[in-house]
Amino acid sequence: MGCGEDGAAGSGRAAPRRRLRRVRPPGHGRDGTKDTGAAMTVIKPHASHWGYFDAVVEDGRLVGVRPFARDPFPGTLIESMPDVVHAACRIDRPYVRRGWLRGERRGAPRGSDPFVPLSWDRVTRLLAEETRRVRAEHGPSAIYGGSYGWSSAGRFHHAKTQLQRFLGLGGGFTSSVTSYSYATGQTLMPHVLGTNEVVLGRVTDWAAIAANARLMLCFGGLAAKNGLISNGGGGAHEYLPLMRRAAAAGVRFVGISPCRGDMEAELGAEWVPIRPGTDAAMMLAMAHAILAAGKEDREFLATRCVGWERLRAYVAGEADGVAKTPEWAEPITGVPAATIRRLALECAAKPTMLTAAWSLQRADYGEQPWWMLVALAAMLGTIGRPGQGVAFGYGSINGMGTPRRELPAVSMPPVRNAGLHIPVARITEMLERPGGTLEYNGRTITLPDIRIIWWAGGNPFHHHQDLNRFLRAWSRAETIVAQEPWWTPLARHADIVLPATTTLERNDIASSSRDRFVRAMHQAIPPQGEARNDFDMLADVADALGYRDRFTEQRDEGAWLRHLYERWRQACARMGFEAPDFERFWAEGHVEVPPPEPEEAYTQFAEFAADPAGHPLDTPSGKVELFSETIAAMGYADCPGHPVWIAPREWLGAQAAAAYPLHLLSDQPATRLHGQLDPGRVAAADKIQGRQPIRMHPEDAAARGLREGEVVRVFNARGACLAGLRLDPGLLRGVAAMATGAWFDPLEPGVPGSLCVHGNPNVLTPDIGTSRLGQGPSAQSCLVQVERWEGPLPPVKVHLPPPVAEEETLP
Ligand SMILES: Nc1nc2c(c(=O)[nH]1)N[C@H]1C(S)=C(S)[C@@H](COP(=O)(O)OP(=O)(O)OC[C@H]3O[C@@H](n4cnc5c(=O)[nH]c(N)nc54)[C@H](O)[C@@H]3O)O[C@H]1N2
Ligand SMILES: Nc1nc2c(c(=O)[nH]1)N[C@H]1C(S)=C(S)[C@@H](COP(=O)(O)OP(=O)(O)OC[C@H]3O[C@@H](n4cnc5c(=O)[nH]c(N)nc54)[C@H](O)[C@@H]3O)O[C@H]1N2
Ligand SMILES: [Mo]
Repeated sequence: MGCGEDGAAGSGRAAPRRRLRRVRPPGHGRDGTKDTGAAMTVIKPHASHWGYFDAVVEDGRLVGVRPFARDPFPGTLIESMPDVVHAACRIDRPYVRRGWLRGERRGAPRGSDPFVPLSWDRVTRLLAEETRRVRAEHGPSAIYGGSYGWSSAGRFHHAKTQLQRFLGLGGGFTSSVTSYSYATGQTLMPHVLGTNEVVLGRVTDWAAIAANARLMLCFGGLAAKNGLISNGGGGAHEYLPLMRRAAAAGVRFVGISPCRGDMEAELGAEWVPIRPGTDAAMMLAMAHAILAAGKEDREFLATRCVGWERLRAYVAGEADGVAKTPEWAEPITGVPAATIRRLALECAAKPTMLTAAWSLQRADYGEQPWWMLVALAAMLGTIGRPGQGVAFGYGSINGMGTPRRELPAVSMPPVRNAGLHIPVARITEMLERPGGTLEYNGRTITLPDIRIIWWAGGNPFHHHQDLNRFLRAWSRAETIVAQEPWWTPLARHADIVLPATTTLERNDIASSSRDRFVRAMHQAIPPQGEARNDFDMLADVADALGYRDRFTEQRDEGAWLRHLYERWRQACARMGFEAPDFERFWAEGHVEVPPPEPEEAYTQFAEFAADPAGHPLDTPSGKVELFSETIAAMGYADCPGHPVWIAPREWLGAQAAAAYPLHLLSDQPATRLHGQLDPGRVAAADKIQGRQPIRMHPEDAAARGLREGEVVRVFNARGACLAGLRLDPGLLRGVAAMATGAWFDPLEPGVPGSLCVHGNPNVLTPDIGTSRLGQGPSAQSCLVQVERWEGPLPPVKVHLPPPVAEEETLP
């Protein structure tokens, strides 16, 4: 028997008792509470982006978690699960902003009104009426359902997918393309290497690197914290074990980064501090040094690349009179010319793997360092050589380069949507300039006039840049709908707030193509308060609009899970892997796909390198494009036809550095996934007086009279936030680092420009597309100043529910 019977259709409530496995009550729970022996303890297999685990449940409450037994390196983030699942900031029932009910819509401030509780029936009717009205009056493009965000690990209850199915089947919507993670690289690489696989797919694996490479140059490092996360859930955190094995096998690691901590100590790496945003200059200088020594692989450049002559002339300075020598790069990058030259010649002398973190392209002109890194690998002739060449993101997420069999992941069928697609990070511009145009990757997009913004499974008040500007643009919408389990800043800035279940409150399947385990996620606790599954709330609105059956395909949760699993099982069978049937999978809690044998180590582009005519790349020339006629024809000065050095708008060499002399990096948090788990114990333990830590070099702090543990104000012309000071001698001087994810908590809600008292760095970051090619976010190009916070310390209130009005105050 499967999970088909686990919930009544459309409710997803209460797992049947017979499925609960009784275990002997342990003496102590994982959270340290003593067991009285009276409570019944139930263990359920479950999963999250931060790892697979077993949920420990007593009396309908999640009381602890135990890491998945097969995970070699589980990490601690799962420990925050009980705190967040039962947090005070869970949304207990549906709410509507009072001003919205009173007709204060387009242009009304968001984030300051009290919320009025309403019944599910009433909000369902309101949503159907409003969707019907806007579609009829303004057409489908007036609904923005791009809804970017990570949602949770389960593939059926994936909130964004459910929302986009609902909007797509209902007549279409304006959607988004690309991702905040690697928008720029994702748009660029098909022009250069003919594929995105080098950014987000199957790259040369660690087994091949360990066996063949002797040097690995890591721009942006291989930060240990980033390996805590796998999109879709991770059964095996192999990130650190795999790189440690490569070090033990004799690979020498070099971390080129403003931050020493980006290389795990155990790798014994050399640290080369570099100014943020200047990697393209260093790479060009390495190219110059290789060229000067005559070490470039002329055969590879002639037979497997196009455009070498154009790039060579630029490197040599024939094109612009500036030779890109190591001496030229030294004052730009802060890296001594001798170091640049030494590393370049070492690359030419040893089997070398080149990599860059995804962060490098989330910066002004972020196309350039990535394109130039490909050009370096082409000069070395290593693309497609066993365990060598170039790929992006080995240090960005668990699973990149993990040896694996090429099999699909369990997934929902794709969403059909005939509507517009806007580059995801250009949302503010879209809202600001209806009817205006936006250039993107050779196309001109006319921006729609958005009336409804509908979000599920993401948090733009976490992920977007320049939040004060964003808040003004956001308030132009007539109606903003948010589906959320928690009162996140997204929910607080919405008009109609729909409480969603967390994964623990429903059945699902976790799966990622980068992980070899597929995991059954058993419902562990009943829905909290009036929370409902995203699927069920949308099915009811679809019902009110007359298309429930098309939306549900007449399947309930259980039927969908069987259907998705069976589709996956059949796809695997076609590729030679026999997965167990659904019943066995569900009872055992996971399926393991056996890892490949060591002799099956994978090198990307090997066939192309061996036979470029027989296995051409999917570029216009079939070769690596060091000069792209396609890109050159777009005529973008901010992304010309070959890689170049363009000084970022904000960097340590800029004029603006006089007023705002510190370069702020906003990196991924070690204590949570983005804004998720922020109310949990792991994130709380890291904060300083309840504020997000900002790391600074001790001398930069001393120059401002600042001490470890103090609360500081971080500011620039775009905004200001509070933070807690942490000293870090492993930072380049002039660089400060503040992880993302502390929930935006404005001192005066609804007022753009208000101080964020909690420490969300996105009140400071600029919102400018990387270039007209990638139009990606450029959060890492950000200058700030830091000073002591002298005033009384305002409380952090964002982890408590916002003000709620009585139902009777309804007009
Ligand atoms: N300054 C700066 N900004 C950045 C970055 C940076 O490096 N610097 N990085 C960027 C990157 S790479 C990314 S990927 C983005 C991440 O941005 P997001 O993906 O938007 O961040 P999350 O906090 O993961 O948002 C997911 C939301 O979904 C909600 N959620 C989870 N499960 C469910 C569910 O079942 N149903 C519903 N309805 N909701 C659910 C969670 O509560 C959470 O609020 O941030 C970007 N922003
Ligand atoms: N624990 C945890 N892990 C995560 C996530 C999370 O939220 N929490 N988020 C996941 C997601 S969605 C993504 S997209 C990935 C992102 O993966 P990345 O983009 O690789 O992660 P970041 O932490 O933003 O950046 C990595 C390092 O790059 C360095 N860096 C920044 N700018 C520059 C530069 O200009 N030059 C050089 N050489 N180095 C620079 C910084 O020191 C930073 O520590 O992380 C994933 N992993
Ligand atoms: Mo990301």
